[in-house]
Amino acid sequence: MPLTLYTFSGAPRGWRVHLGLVFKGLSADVKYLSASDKDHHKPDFLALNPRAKTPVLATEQGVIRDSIAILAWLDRQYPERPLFGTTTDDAAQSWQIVMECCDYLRDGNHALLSRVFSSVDAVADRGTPENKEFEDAAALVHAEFSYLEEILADGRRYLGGERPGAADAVAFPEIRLVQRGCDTKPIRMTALGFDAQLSRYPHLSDWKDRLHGDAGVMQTMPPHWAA
Ligand SMILES: N[C@@H](CCC(=O)N[C@@H](CS)C(=O)NCC(=O)O)C(=O)O
Repeated sequence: MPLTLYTFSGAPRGWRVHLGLVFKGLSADVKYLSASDKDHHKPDFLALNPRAKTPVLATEQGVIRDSIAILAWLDRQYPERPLFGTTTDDAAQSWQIVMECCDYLRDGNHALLSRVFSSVDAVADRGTPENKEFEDAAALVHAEFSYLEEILADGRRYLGGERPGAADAVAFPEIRLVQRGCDTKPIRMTALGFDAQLSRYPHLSDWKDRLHGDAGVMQTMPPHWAA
């Protein structure tokens, strides 16, 4: 059955859905919109989502918007390889991590990375209001990285358990975006306590590398990063 995913290259919420498809072994036609050309405000896309937001998944049954709604739909529509676990406890655990990543890690990353990506790669003077904004945002992200590190420290391979699931699909783009910040703005990110190897978070680093080792996951990497 044909599935079409509309997203932006590197947008974390569309990336979640792309990963969810990969984890379930499903293929989809992925259409990358151009944010700079405001494709999401053009009539063709507004007909799919009047809110002018990605991701959107077009299916034979209709159109679904919102990343988490799409992951939930995929899990019901294609029960093989469940994204939200098989037991009641697994489901609760998966949903809890998913929603906490949406509520806290996403906000922290937005606060941090919107500043980092648009800044020059230098360390702001200590004690300046600008530096405090960076440090406050970094503290939010460190708190959420510590939370995920603790979950993974019990030896589980994935946040979803033995197989990657929705929690991994939501967390991976956030961790990769921080790594991207380290790759592109190393001076700033090092000063904020982050490095590309995620040295402060060894379990999170191993988990990220494990997912990186999956060819399907590699296909979800933002195309514009290869440019
Ligand atoms: N709750 C929605 C949020 C969707 C959302 O904010 N998407 C961002 C990309 S990650 C977007 O489309 N931004 C474009 C804009 O706000 O102009 C979801 O999880 O899908």
